[in-house]
Amino acid sequence: MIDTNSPIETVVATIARTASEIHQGLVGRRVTTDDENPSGETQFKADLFADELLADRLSSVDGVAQYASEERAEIVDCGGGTLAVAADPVDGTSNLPSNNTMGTVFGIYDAPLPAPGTALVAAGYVLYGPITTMMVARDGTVTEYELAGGERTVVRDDVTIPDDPAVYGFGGRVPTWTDDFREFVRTIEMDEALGLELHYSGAMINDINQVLTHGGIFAYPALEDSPEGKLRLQFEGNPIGYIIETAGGRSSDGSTSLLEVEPTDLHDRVPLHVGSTELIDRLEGTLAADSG
Ligand code: AHM
Ligand code: MG
Repeated sequence: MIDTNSPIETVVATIARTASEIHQGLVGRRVTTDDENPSGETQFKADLFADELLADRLSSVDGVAQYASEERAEIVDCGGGTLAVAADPVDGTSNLPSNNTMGTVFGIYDAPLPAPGTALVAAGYVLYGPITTMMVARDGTVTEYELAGGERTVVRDDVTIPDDPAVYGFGGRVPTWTDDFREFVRTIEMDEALGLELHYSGAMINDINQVLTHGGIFAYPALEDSPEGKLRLQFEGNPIGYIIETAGGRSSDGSTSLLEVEPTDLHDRVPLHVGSTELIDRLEGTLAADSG
């Protein structure tokens, strides 16, 4: 039973309401600025707008001590409490100009940032698709909501990854993948019994939602010129790992659960592989065999 008065639930409810404002605020903000985030990526007006809104709304929630995001260098000190919220305010920004699905990702840690995924007490994401949905993992269960006017309606309780994997999608340009990863992709693509179909959108959260709905695997792997990949541990890797593992799947940096990776810096990147257990096992098997 979820305690609707808990600080964690207040954070989730606050993000649900703020997401509605972020969604409406995308209008007129699908353009780049002259600014870069701490990872060196050009920021869109929407990135800065969503980050400011979340910082403002979350810093006034009782129990939230810190707010951090991939769009700002420093942690915002929010006062008392022990919870820290880490967010990717707009995940899949490059889908904005073409008006394709993207989202907002968050992790709620009961520890000062940067923290390992084992310190998460909840995580979730909002998907701005044909309708706006929210997926939240906490207390060992994943719940999907529809959002309208900031209000949440449960549409699926106890979301679990389907047993029979159906889709796959991998980020990064193929020539920049490592030989080991390319070998893994080739074997699952050619596996007729597995029968996977490519579903890749360019917005992690959209691809993750497909994995949770249909079963399968998503990865943004280590690249030859970027051994830690692209996605950030605090804002993307840990929250997604937590959601997928709570839904009965697995997450991996290539050899171990994302939730076990020790952060060294707030903006650390991590190779991210998540999805159905059998596929992540197979991925780790291929990477271990080829490196050994
Ligand atoms: P963002 O949060 O700055 O939009 O970056 C994250 C996105 C993911 O949604 C997606 O999986 C990946 O970056 C795509 O990367 P690339 O732009 O290299 O194709
Ligand atoms: Mg972003």
